Amino acid sequence: MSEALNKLRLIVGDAGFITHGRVADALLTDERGLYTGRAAAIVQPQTTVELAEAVRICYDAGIGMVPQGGNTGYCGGATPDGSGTEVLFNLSRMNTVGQVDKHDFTITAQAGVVLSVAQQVAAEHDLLLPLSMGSEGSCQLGGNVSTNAGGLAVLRYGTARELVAGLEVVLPDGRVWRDLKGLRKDNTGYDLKQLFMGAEGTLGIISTVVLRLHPMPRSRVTAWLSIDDIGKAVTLLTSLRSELGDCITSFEYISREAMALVLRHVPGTTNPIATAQGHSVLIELVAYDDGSTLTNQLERALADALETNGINDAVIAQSDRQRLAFWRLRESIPASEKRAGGSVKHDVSVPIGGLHAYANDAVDAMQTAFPNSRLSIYGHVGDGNIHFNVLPPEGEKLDRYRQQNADAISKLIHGLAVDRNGSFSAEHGVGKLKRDVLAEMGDPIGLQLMRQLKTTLDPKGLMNPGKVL
Ligand code: FAD
Ligand code: 2HG
Ligand code: ZN
Repeated sequence: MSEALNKLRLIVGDAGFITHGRVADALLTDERGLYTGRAAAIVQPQTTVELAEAVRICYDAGIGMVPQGGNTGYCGGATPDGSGTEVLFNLSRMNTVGQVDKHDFTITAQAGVVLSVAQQVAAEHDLLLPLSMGSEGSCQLGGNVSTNAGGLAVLRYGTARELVAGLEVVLPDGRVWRDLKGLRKDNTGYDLKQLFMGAEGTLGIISTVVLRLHPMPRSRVTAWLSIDDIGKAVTLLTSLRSELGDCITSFEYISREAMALVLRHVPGTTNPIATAQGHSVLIELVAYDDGSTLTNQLERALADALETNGINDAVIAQSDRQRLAFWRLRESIPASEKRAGGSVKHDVSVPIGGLHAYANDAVDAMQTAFPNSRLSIYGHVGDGNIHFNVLPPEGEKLDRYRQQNADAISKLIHGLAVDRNGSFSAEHGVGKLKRDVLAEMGDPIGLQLMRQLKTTLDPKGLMNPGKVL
């Protein structure tokens, strides 16, 4: 081991080799504080060549490797185990943005580029990188692709997977597989890049990405609604989509309880609809003109819905400042849960038409089995994906509550989703946290295929051991 570590230090240099200290401590604990691991070393390569050489050394020495991006993941996938024998590959120094191609509408970047930086570079070229989420100031493109991240504009632009036009990956034995051509069309056999998206670092380390860009919208129309229930939100979405087409980029639901957490824990926030009693919906549309036609269309559609569809009130942002204030409310929900002491998180999806029934069943089941627990339900209704988060009863500490109840709560919430043709992990992945859930609830043949792929690409089982499978 020590010989391999010496070689690793030579490859990445002293500046890219960490064994202890405050920086190491931060990288060895996951975002949610669920896991703290140990590592033989943390290496931070700067180039694909350095990364590949370092991986090769670990492969030859039989050392487990854990890829890490911005360490914002929710499932413990980027944290090494407690043995102190694994090497953590932190990609933060692979942070160079390459070419923006204005003909192909693509951006090429090293995997360690922070998402908001890539968005900014695209914007400087008057192009839109539509992947967007609350963690965008810290998460990295490699992490986004590896988790097939979703976020706030999936309805229009798809998840990370749909934005990937090319990848370069360092395989577990140190070979580099490269497809960075960024072609829209290329039917030359299996689409290998798909394998690495959503693999959460179990099949290789993504070193470079080519992402698809979109024309920059000229205006955005953003509305905040007060609404009776999630079912009314689904009905409204369906009619808006047929009336307005695919200009709807976001359609986010915020339950009354999630909103109350924000108003209580995030200073300076107020409900845009002062008299609101019910739940809320945040809608955003994009236009390629000044947006006035779209605003009129949306106003008309909402006026109809106000009369017939359980929409209680609606306000359309009149300025960028107001628009950002709407978004701040939505994006502050995870932070408000944290400030309230933290939550047991769930990230489920069901077919959109079944969301209302699912939410009703899950709320009823929770109220029966865990009557004093608090619920924070919100999310991407337009993608059939809601966060069904559970906070302990007021005054109770999360740790104890989690130890006593989390397994049973998650089983209930996941089970109801899977029973309704849904997924127990719509957005945040599997990692370490939901590995056993996947083993239990995953399709047996699907699991077999995943294991076969894993063995083919990583026969020594060294790439992110113990994650996903
Ligand atoms: P990490 O946490 O470092 O790693 C995540 C996984 O990817 C690990 O398994 C790791 O091994 C692997 N990995 C990382 N980099 C590489 C690489 N280069 N090659 C191979 N494997 C790699 N997620 C959403 O999907 N939608 C949201 O709306 C959303 N909102 C969030 C809001 C907040 C406030 C926070 C804290 C998190 C949120 N997340 C969301 C979760 C998280 O930000 C995403 O999963 C993100 O894509 C993780 O990126 P990362 O760079 O932080 O990855
Ligand atoms: C979001 O939609 C993220 O805000 C985070 O996916 C969800 O913190 C959560 O539970
Ligand atoms: Zn989400």
